[in-house]
Amino acid sequence: MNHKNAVYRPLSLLAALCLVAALCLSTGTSAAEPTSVTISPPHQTISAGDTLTVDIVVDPQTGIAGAQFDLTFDPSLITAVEVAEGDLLSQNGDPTFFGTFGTGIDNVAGTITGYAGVILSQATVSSPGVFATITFSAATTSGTSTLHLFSVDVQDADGVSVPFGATDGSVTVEVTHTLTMAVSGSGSTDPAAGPHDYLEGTVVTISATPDSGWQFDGWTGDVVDSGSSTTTTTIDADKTVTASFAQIMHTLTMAVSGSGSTDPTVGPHDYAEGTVVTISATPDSGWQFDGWTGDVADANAPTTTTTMDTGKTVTASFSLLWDVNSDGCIDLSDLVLVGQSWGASGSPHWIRADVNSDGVVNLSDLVLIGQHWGEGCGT
Ligand SMILES: [Ca+2]
Ligand SMILES: [Ca+2]
Repeated sequence: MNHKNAVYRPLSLLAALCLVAALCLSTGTSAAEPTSVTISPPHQTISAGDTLTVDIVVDPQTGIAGAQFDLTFDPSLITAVEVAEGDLLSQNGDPTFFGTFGTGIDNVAGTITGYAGVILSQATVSSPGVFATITFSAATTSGTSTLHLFSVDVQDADGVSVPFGATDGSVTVEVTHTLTMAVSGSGSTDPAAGPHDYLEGTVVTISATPDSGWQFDGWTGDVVDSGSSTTTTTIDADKTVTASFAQIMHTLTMAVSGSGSTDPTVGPHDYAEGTVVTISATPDSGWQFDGWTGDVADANAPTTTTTMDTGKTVTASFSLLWDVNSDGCIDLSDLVLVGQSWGASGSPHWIRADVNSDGVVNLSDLVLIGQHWGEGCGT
């Protein structure tokens, strides 16, 4: 033993490493499972701008008294903030030294170099523990950085490297952006109105569905096809996309035949689909309302309604009071009709033969026809 010590003591660290390497090679498969140096967790995924910690875990298969590591990372994705000692070497309460003998953190090169730790006593530790904890912050670029361990060394109490295996890890940085869906008018979208987070680069299919009585009127915002109710948007930044819906409108055209007025007035009027429009007809003096033509609720009522489920024309027909048969000509036919109802009575103008609207069919009605005799006939 003394002889061996005498031989080993002058050996440099390099020589010791070479010796250990030779031993590893020579013992080969018969060696016990080597001490492991791993990154924990082996893989992490974080959002851009977040901070995470990575542990360098050593699981000794024999008593160890010191360790060191270097590590490389992708500085375009993550930045090292600090390297702190873990509980590996102090697990039995012994004092330790931990620090860097190299450059330490280099966020330009993407390296952490020269970190070493030793127990400041003759003790060793043999239970797994965290040798070092590294804090990284993520940049704002998506990607995966390998955490590559190199220049790792784990030594026993004699300052001799123990067989070990080091395993790399990785960190994936995910950049997300917010897609805010919005609606103008009455309808819904998929995704629903509101904010939604997506990974950068995601192509999101969006669709718009109008409520009843409304129609899709286009997208505003950065979409592939603003005129299509189903299209896509690519998540390359925070963005807002608005689906516009417009009420479906129909035109009600009011018209008159004869002499009178309507409400709404004669001409076109636009209404939202489904609107129930009250319409009324008022004859001019000497005229009477005969009825509506067109799609109305009650064709015989001067005031009725029409429902705007499509474009439509409604005509109020008026005729002269003394044109009893409503043919536009005042002649014998009108007289005959009065004669056929002669002497009848009822509420004023309950029948056309009550020309003067006094509730009885008599000579007064005949006189009115006579006063307008021939009007509108054959001219
Ligand atoms: Ca007539
Ligand atoms: Ca009368």
